[in-house]
Amino acid sequence: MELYLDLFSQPCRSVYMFAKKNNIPFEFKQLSLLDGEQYGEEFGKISLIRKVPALRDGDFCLAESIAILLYLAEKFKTPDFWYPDDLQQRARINEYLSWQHMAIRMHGSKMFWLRLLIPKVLGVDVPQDKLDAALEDLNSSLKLIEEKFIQDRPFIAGEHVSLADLVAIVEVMQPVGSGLDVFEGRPRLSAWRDRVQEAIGKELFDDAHQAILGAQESVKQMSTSKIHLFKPKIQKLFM
Ligand SMILES: N[C@@H](CCC(=O)N[C@@H](CS)C(=O)NCC(=O)O)C(=O)O
Repeated sequence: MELYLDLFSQPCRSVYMFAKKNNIPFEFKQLSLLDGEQYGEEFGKISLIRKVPALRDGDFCLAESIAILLYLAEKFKTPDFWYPDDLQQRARINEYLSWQHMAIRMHGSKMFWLRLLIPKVLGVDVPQDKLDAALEDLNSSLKLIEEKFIQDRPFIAGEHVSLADLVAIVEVMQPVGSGLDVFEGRPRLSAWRDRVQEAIGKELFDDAHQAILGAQESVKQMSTSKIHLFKPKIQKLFM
């Protein structure tokens, strides 16, 4: 089984940590987003969506991180706590997985683009009012993670780490990669991060997050010959 991943990407990190933590055998197929490899002919055969993560298991190809996580959980019969049979615990996880795409994922990614990638690609600093508005959106998602999804529980589904925490932590870490410390002044979020890190194992957590935490340096060194690949997308999304 092959997993196409770039650990700069949040959903790739959740899939990577899940596979590693559960000793699922896979071949790591590195796909460099900053080099535009998602647009290449070979990857088009794996996923027409042209986004990572993507999975190939024999003739079977699958895109979308949540679908991939569930496929791995079911195929490899991972421990129940990741995606419990219990109706309400599972519903709690599904609730988070359904919410996150258009909330923390969108706002955390936007922060990363505005603070790091746009200045590099377009050669301009993003106006302060845009940054402030994006920060406000991000803060409202982080508040919901604390007050609705974590509350006073150790993990999103209750007593044990689950797919919801894995999918959440990678998104919460994305703005951190752009130099924004989202944990400052948020003791509940920080304590939850520590529990998730401990449940995953610090070594694996650090391994998965090494690239994103070094992103400020990598983006500085990003090849300018590839920059044209990102301009249309950036202009469409943010300008
Ligand atoms: N909903 C998808 C999102 C995947 C996604 O947006 N991947 C990004 C990296 S985080 C990507 O590959 N982007 C490449 C591009 O848009 O060109 C999932 O959860 O897998």
